[in-house]
Amino acid sequence: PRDLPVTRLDAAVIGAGVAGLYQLHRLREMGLDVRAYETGSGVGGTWYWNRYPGARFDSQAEIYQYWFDEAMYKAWQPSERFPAQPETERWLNWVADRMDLKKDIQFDTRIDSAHFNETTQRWDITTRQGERIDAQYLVCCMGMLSAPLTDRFPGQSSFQGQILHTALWPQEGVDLKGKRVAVIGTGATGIQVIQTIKGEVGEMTVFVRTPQYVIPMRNPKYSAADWAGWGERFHELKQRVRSTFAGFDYDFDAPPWDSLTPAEREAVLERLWDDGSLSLWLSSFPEMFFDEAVSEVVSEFVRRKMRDRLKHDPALCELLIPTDYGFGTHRVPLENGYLEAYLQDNVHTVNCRKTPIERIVPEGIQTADGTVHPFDVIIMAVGFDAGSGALTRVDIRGRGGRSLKEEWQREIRTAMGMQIHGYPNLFSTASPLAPTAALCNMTTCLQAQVDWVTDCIAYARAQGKTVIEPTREFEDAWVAHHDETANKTLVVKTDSWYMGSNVEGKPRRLLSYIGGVGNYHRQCDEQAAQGYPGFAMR
Ligand code: NA7
Repeated sequence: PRDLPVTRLDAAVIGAGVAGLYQLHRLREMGLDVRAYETGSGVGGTWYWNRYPGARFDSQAEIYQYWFDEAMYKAWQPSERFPAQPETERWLNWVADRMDLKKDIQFDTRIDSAHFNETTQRWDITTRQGERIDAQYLVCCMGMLSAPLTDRFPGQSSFQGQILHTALWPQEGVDLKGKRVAVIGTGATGIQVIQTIKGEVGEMTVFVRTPQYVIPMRNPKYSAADWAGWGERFHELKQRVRSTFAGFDYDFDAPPWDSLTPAEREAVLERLWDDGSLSLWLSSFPEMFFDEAVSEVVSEFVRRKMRDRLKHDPALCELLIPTDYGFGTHRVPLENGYLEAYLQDNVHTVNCRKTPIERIVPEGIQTADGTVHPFDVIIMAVGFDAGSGALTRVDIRGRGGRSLKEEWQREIRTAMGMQIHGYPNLFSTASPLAPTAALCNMTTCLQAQVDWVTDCIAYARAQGKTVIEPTREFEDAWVAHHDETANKTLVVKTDSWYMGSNVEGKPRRLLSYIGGVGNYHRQCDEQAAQGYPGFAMR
């Protein structure tokens, strides 16, 4: 690596998605010599990679936004309440062009390693494409759900048909028309795929392991007049999303559960159900996160809706309606015609709780009962090494040569999800122990983190300090606060990527901070206002 050409920078940003674009803008605005590095050939991050049929966000367009430029907010016209991936990718390209960001982004470049050099007090970074970067600050804007689990089953390479990973969906060359298609996975991703391709494929077999509570999405078109209306509320929304529990414009504003009669509770649930958004989950009764009895009432409300849509078919209800965990204790997907897919004659199911997938064979998928299910195409919607995976897939070494990957194999810890003790001048967004995906509307939290990181760097520079790093004590305190908050909820009792339990051997800890977005920002702001007492500057 010593012979590689070296680029010297004040700051290297990894990633050109929602966070990376804004981080590049903020650091450039500060006058730093900064460059962003992006594995993809275009901007967008999540919205660049996840091109699978039906991909869209579950936050409303009016709040899945940047807040640093009112004119920009008003100038973009979302076509509907929950726009799909192609529109979101176009939007992020439009933002990047408007801000003239692309000239400072190096595409098709994967960061392989980042080692902190204690002599120079700078990061020594290498790319797979054969370049070295020498940067004072390293800001990882690599996303929370960006390390896809690709090698899930033995025998994958033997398959004679086409295997498609939702998070690595090809830009072209996919034709599902009339094909025998398998879908593995019924998380938020699998659900969007299934409902979208159900009319196009010949036969589809869904391999269902853990069923999901789902909410039908209400996705009206947005006219120019609608958008002008949102534009008028720009300042109000901008303030609002920073203070609510989950960074949406709605909050837990139902009356206390105990103050209502069963009929009144039902009326609240019905009203939120009809909104067709995540408000049933993130703005109804917070008691459902703490109290098993409340959780059961809300869960049963959703199950009832699901049973009706499944026409009370006993086998489908048994397969597709959750009973062993509570509504909202992991990601609740919005959907549109997902359950109805199973009523179609060309849609079949395999219950992986009874007959798990054993291996992939040349003709298709072999289950534990010895059956080989033949397919032309296998779609893997099997999820991500969430939160930590993006960082541990890079060989990151901090002070004393410590390896982040090795440390996080034992315990995943951060200080407010933005810095890690032992890794000076390494910052990150969407990392473990900050409010992230679904427990926060991503654009809200990413921008707040970018702002905090930028202000922190500016402060250290103004003080004439070269490096900044959280103290062990502060990180310990954050981890303890995070765990204490998490352990009061039912979320920690449910297995999912939220807890890291979808990846074998991953230490169990809630990856997203659940103390509320407003509360999180207050604590971050407090650190800044007090001169970063939890951080050591040298
Ligand atoms: P998820 O939510 O992790 O879903 C992955 C799905 O794949 C889930 O249904 C898994 O079942 C299933 N899976 C994984 N491995 C297997 C095996 N071996 N056999 C059968 N089924 C399997 O990922 P998504 O991409 O859907 O969503 C991630 C987030 O992205 C989402 O929450 C949004 O915030 C955006 P399991 O639950 O493990 O039983």
